[in-house]
Amino acid sequence: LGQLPRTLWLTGLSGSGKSTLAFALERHLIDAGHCSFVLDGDNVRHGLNRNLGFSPTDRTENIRRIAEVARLMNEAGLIVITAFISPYRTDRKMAAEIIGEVRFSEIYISTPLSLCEQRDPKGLYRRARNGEVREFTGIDSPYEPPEFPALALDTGVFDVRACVDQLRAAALC
Ligand code: GGZ
Repeated sequence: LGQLPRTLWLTGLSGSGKSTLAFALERHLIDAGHCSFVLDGDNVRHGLNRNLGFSPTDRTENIRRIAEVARLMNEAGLIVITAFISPYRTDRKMAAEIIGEVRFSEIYISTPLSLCEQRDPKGLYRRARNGEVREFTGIDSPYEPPEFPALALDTGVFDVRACVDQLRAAALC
């Protein structure tokens, strides 16, 4: 019996490229014959976590539930890729403990705020600057960068393909 598959825990600002990289990596892994699944805001915050908002306590509960699901998926044999801002260090530490430190890889998508804000794919940064959206990460809610990530990737510097090459090595190690 081989060892259980890992969870790659992507963390970074809104618009940093987490979901794009997560789905590109999932595609790559599946094409190579691995079983993989992405957890992101679109499949978790609209279902399992639909009762949670963006207060610090709700974000903590969001991360706790996601970590429990990732752990189950790892036990079911899937390489899990999570794509959540997960702005608090203590919450990411909790996720590592739930999933198991040996199976958890923290991946920092380090795209700077200025570029994320320039991309603003959903207009949320503009609305946060206007005060229409409150507690928005990077504007009026904190983001605590990882101190010792397994990997850091700035999507303003590397294209999707170059990032996937590095992520694949982290997923299969
Ligand atoms: C941050 C928010 C907020 C606030 C809505 N702060 O770019 P998106 O739109 O698609 O991804 C963001 C997503 C963040 O959810 P997470 O579950 O990843 O956050 S956390 O890990 O902190 O719990 C953004 C949208 O939700 N969004 N309001 N106030 N992002």
